Amino acid sequence: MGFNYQNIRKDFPILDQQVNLRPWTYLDNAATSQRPIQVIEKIREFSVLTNANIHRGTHTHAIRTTEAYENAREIVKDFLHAKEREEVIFTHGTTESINLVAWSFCEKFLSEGDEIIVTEMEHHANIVPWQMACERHHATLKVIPFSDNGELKSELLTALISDRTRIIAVTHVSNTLGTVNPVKEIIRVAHSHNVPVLIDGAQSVPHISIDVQDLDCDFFVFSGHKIYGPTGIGVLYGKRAWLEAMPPFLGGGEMIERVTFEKTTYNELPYKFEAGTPHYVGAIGLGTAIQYILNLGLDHIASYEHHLLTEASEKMKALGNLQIFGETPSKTGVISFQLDQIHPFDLGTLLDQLGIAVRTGRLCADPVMDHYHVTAMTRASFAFYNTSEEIDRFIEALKRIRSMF
Ligand code: C6P
Repeated sequence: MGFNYQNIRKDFPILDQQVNLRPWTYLDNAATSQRPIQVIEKIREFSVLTNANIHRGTHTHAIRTTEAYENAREIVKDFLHAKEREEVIFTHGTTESINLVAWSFCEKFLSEGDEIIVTEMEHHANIVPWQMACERHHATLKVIPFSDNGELKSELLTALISDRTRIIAVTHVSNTLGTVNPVKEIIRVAHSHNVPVLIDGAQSVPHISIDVQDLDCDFFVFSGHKIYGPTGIGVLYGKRAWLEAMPPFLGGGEMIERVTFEKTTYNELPYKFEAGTPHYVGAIGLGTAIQYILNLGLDHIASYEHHLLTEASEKMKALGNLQIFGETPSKTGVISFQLDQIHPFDLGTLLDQLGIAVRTGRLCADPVMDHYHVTAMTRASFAFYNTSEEIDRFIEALKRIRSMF
């Protein structure tokens, strides 16, 4: 497979522990991924040796920190294949990135009677900010539905777009169904109607190589903590023309050019959207995390995770009376499911007793729950450090729990 997965486990010391006297099996990677020792060490080394505020000082450590932060921006730019570093804004995460666009873009471009399109499989973070914008501007939210197998009915997009559509916001990969959406085609259709597109990449960046210029997306957002980096750091990529046209989101230090009580003028990109002291340590850690996965190779990661997904899906189905939500041919390592009539909260708690961590609940995707008429789901999600042995442990645990009911 191109790299040694057992060696990789050594980079993730957190995985080498027991929970409830069993080897810990972490299958909640779509919620947050674990950080390799290289990221932890980078943050530690930086905090021990270099810490100083950025863009503000002329002393040695201020300059070093600023350089490290701006270097992280370069790493993200190359990772996304963005054209310019000015198009990369650091935020606190996907949620803030979407809120930034939903506020700033809509402030400028959304008027009464206009429309925004999202999909039925969005995470709440890619629904609520648009809904709030629609309420503020008296606009309407329209929704592209998905089929029961988890496939987006993207062929309906053309019929949904009207001359009042101002923006389309679509998840690249569903956090619940694992579906990889045909975002390039969606963007092509949207652009043929002069409508910009925001792609929520929170669940795609850890698994799929991204080229924002090839996709031609107008905005692309993701979080550091889902890509083996720190929490509290995220990215907004935006095409320069849109970012230039949009008003700032937050006001404060660094986002200004000149302040007087009569009038304030704003800083150039990317600083116009980075008010206040940014999470520079997080950005530096994110840069290291990106370098880590690039070293492993995203293609290798994708093919190994696909192997884990196939193995787990087949073994789960072989149990019988287990429903998997989302079974499109193109999906990442996310399996949301229902076992017999066992409530997901009971299942999650009992799995934890057996040392296995999964996510349970509404998965921040109420409309997906409504689609399947369920109140909750159980979700197992995989990363490249998971193993076949862990899948077997998970399957054995499901069998054992089933026998208790
Ligand atoms: N999904 C999950 O368990 P933040 O919380 O800002 O880092 O990411 C929000 C978000 C946005 N879009 C998608 C597709 C996501 O999956 C998430 C986060 C986690 O599914 C936590 S709810």
